[in-house]
Amino acid sequence: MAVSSRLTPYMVLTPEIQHARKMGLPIVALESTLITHGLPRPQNLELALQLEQEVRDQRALPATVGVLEGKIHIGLSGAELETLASAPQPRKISRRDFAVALANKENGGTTVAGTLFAAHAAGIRVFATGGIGGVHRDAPFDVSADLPELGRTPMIVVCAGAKAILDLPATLEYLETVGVPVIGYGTDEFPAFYSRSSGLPVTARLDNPDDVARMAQAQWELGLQGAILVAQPLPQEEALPDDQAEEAITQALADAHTRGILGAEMTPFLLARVAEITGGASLQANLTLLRNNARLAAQIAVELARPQSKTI
Ligand code: PSU
Ligand code: MN
Repeated sequence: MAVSSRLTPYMVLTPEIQHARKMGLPIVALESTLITHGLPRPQNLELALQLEQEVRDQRALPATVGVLEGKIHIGLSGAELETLASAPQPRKISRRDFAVALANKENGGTTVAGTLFAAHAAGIRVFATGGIGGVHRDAPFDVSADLPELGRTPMIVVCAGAKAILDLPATLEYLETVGVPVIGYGTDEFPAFYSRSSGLPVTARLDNPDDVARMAQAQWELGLQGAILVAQPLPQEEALPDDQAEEAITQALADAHTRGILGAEMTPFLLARVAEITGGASLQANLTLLRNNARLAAQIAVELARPQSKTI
């Protein structure tokens, strides 16, 4: 794999990841906003460790991305994950936040946008998350930096759709505008995170990891720089019924409005409130879909690392 020239003194790669890059071994990037802002303690640390194990079980290497004392880490040790999971007031780091966090030597979790930027700079091509950010429902100018970043970063991103707290049709329109194919993994519909269906179509359906790897190669060989978004729904028995999820979201949005929640605080607030309202059911669904996505991302990374896939 070509060694990226965008590594800077601000980046720290574990020896394991450095070795894997050199050898072209499969690596899966994992984000860390879900550790710092997306999940309550202690589930955040437990989940972070479980995601790494899911990736290793498929014979790929996990690289959780996060910022510690002003350095961007590509791959975190158990102790470093613990530090991040218990850091007081860590920063939520999207594209615009790196400069501030690095200059001030802060700790923080990288969002999908932040992780795309850093993992790509480190030469990683596959990334697993829960739900991407998108266009917010009642604030048309609150568009997650995840979307333009997906449009300019050649990585495969495995998710469970966009968080259902968002305006899903507008989010899909944005992805079309910036040229990101949206793949339904084992489905013809864009999954709605906690629930399986949104009623919205995907660009194409694929059913196995090597088809995803081949599609990514076609896109990148053409020189199209954007991501391939792979959206995998929860299994039926783990998903929340559509109306239950929608009811909780409507309530959470009303609460956010009453309390004057804005900007970067919106997503963490809504996720926590939906978990309260559903008595923890949404949290369980969230944990399950994250593990499933880490597993699929690892399978795709393994396919991408096969010798016949090394032409890109
Ligand atoms: N999905 C989750 N939990 C999260 C997030 C997504 O289940 O915490 C995070 C991701 O890191 C995503 C971010 O990139 O929320 C989007 O935030 P914003 O809408 O402020 O861009
Ligand atoms: Mn936002």
